[in-house]
Amino acid sequence: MKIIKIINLTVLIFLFCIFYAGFLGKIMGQEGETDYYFVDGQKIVLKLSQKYSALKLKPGTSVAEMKSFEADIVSAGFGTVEDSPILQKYNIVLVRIKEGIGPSSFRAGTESFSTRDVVESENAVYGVGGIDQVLVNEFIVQFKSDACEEKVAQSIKSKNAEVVKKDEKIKNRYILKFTGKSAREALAISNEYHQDPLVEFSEPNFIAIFPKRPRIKGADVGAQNVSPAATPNDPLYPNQWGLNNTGSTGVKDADIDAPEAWDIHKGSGNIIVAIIDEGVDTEHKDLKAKIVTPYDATDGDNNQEPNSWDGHGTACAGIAAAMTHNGLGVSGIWWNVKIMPIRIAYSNYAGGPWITTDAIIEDGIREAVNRGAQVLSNSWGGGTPSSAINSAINYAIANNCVVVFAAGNCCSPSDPRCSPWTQCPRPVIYPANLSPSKVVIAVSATNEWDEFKTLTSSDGENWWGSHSGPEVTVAAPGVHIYTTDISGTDGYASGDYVPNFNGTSSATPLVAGTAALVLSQHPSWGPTQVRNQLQNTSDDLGSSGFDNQFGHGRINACNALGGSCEYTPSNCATIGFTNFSTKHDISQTLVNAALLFSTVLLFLLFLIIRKVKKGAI
Ligand SMILES: [Ca+2]
Ligand SMILES: [Ca+2]
Ligand SMILES: [Ca+2]
Ligand SMILES: [Ca+2]
Repeated sequence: MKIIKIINLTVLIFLFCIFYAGFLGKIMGQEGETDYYFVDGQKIVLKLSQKYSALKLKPGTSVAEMKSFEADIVSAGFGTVEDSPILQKYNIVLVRIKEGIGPSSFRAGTESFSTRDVVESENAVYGVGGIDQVLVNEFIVQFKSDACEEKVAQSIKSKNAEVVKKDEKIKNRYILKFTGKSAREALAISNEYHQDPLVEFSEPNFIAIFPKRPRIKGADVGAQNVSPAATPNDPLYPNQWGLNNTGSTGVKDADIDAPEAWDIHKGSGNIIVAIIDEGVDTEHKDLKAKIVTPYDATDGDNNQEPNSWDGHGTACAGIAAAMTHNGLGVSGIWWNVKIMPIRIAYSNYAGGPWITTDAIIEDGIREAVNRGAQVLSNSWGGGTPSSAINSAINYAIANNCVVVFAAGNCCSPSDPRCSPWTQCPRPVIYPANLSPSKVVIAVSATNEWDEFKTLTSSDGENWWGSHSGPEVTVAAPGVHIYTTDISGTDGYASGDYVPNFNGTSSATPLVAGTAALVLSQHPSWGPTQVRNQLQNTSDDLGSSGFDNQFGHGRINACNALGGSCEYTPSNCATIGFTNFSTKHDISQTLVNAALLFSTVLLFLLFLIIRKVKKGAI
């Protein structure tokens, strides 16, 4: 009897635990932990976002009804609403957790609205490393390249799928919707489809929400500061420490040796760097003559139309290739390189997140290659991987493009945009983290002292740090970068230039521009040779040889062009500033050592006196 009672009790406790775990899981919004999809044979498990929830409204809901529903959510006080044309296209109301609201209250708030008449379903939002992804009933499906059209059509029909788009440029590529299914049910079908022998891959076309970057803080200098004449003659050039650090801030020669590189090789003007970003001010007086064949993947036209607050693409373009030695503004890294602006995302308001889709990003990368770009500068990343984006990167590499990606900046406990990433160091983000398996260049950031950029590095930008890891290829300057800004009052600064662009976002176009320089010297080189050259000629920093912070080292443009520019860092000029703490530490250590030494001496003396008193000596 007693044994049976114990067994019964055990079973009861066990059942309670299961129930409680399930209940807790629901409260915590974790019921989607088992959602997954496949990339390159790997199961990618998805975790629900703690920041966003998504409510899909019924088809036919008017704009007025949507707006009034959104207003109700806002006044309920648990969240704010993100708006964007892409979300509207999918009928998604995206709710962001309000500051000070806990996850369970946020969940309860969302659930109370999910039962409203206008709502068709709650769609899952997943979060990875600061990037959030909304699941919608739309999937990128690549059928095997040898599959005939009839068989593909049959297969699509058998899955009760609608063709949203048949890609004209990629054979057997479709965007499909599974009719009458919720997004989650459709995900299950897509996963089944992924295993189908006729299918290469099937994956969600996520709506990706990238936190707005970079994190520029502090005063901006709108106007051009006219400085003493230099080579080149662009008046802001003396401030471009990343190209040539004279030691006025940081450490002399903590730079990529650009002027020495320019002495070696002037090259041709045929190399094109694509700036894959949020659009470039193609009319900027320091960029205009460099612009070739822009493309906007967000709507398929050629106009860039960066929003007035979207200065990121214009800043990246100026670093890679602003007009150099034209007596105006800043210098680019290469005098003759051309810029191909490719817009893959934009934010809907100043400080808002980028909202785009994997299909748009893929299209942007492929179109850059098709339009003749030889270097792709990608100051973006994060989230879970995508077979479609991977396939575009493969396409770029197969077409001899050098592909450069930012390692990530979200090493920032204080930045809510980076949550739930609250601790450093942070791993290299996707797609930069593909560098071990694909010929891409992953770029981390350094500062004026040739330090790895962290929350406490000497530059004083204590709100962000570069990501690090074995995937880092090279490092490049990434703080206080002078570059082009959207002309006039738009963009980051009130003028046409910004003095403090930052992040691995800014390090990436510097590497891309240097890659263009190498390519112009060796037009027959492919991405592997260019990557090897940048790696092998970089200035080794940090621990000797390869390390997870600087990768192979901070790039050196002079040596990349076959020069022999020795690395001669000298901090004599600036020791009074950042090295104070080091100096203090050293002197403190000396004092401590002296104190310890005297104590030991006194003790020995004491012993000797005692022994003498006892008559031992
Ligand atoms: Ca130098
Ligand atoms: Ca210029
Ligand atoms: Ca401006
Ligand atoms: Ca090293």
